[in-house]
Amino acid sequence: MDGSEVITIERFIMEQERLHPEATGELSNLLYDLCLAAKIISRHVRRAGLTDILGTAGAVNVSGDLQQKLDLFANETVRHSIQHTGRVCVTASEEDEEPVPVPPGKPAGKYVVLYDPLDGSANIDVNVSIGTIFSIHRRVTRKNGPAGVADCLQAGKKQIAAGYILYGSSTMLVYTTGQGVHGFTLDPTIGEFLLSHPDITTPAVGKYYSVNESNWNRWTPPVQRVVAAFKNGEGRIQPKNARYIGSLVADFHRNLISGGIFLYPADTKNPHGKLRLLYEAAPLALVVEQAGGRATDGCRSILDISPEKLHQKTPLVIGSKDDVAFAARILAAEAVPQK
Ligand code: AHM
Ligand code: MG
Repeated sequence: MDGSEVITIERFIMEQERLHPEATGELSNLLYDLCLAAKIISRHVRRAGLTDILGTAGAVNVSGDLQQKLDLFANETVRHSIQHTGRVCVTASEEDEEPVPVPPGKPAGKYVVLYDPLDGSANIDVNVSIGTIFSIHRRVTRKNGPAGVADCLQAGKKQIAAGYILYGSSTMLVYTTGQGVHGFTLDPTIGEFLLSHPDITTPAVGKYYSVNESNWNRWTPPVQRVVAAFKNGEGRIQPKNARYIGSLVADFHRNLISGGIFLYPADTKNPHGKLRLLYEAAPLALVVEQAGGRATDGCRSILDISPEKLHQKTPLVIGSKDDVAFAARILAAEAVPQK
């Protein structure tokens, strides 16, 4: 890439905004705020092991996972980067029990941000890729009243933007505002995200299947049949390679770029699945659909699910369109809708 071709994320977002004369610039600024949070978290992740930030903080979050110190840092970093700007009215995070409205005395904006501050955090101590996932909705409650849980409980199809940051071999930010999916790589020497993956489209048929196969005995027969088909081939489904990192953002990103299907189905231990609808499934579903892929809970499109609870879990089957359609056909035949 020569100097004249470099497109920073700021320039890209600004150019996208110009396509919408009615835009106020608030969403663009919110995306810049998230970029700043991404850079700060990335800097800390890169220093993990060098400073006293590894290990658990000794608490458990609302989903029962041990909170890692970096989780807490990332949680606060995202909130502090977006909460005081007048662009956001409430945030909700996988790490917080309740939604967090902007503090009294601060201006409340029109956006709602839901996020998983550090997904895959069980992998931090062993130097495996982790990520931050975000979802942006428009406020639905009255402008002058308090913002809260009603603003957060919106179906995924109402998202106005979503994306993730992957702290991998490089740090990448991938997002959509409903006009395709664009990926940016952080150049640490200049501290800027540069456009590296414009207009990402995911192959209709993937090379990979990604699932925690050690859960096999906890799955229903239809889930076992789907996974067996991806492993061994069935009908028009060719056998695929298995790839499972156990870090959703990393597994999702690889499959988005190379083509593949990720599954975290319900099982006897996790009867509603393990992953969270609002912080993980819905934002990645918007990204994948914008890239030409698909996401389902086995009987409904993830984007159509109306959440009932903030920390609601969902089975998730996400990735290449034809592979997800195949899985959905088998799963839907015996599916009981999840709550
Ligand atoms: P979390 O780190 O936010 O709690 O996310 C849950 C993680 C995902 O990143 C990953 O896909 C999944 O849990 C792996 O679960 P398992 O170890 O059961 O395969
Ligand atoms: Mg997570």
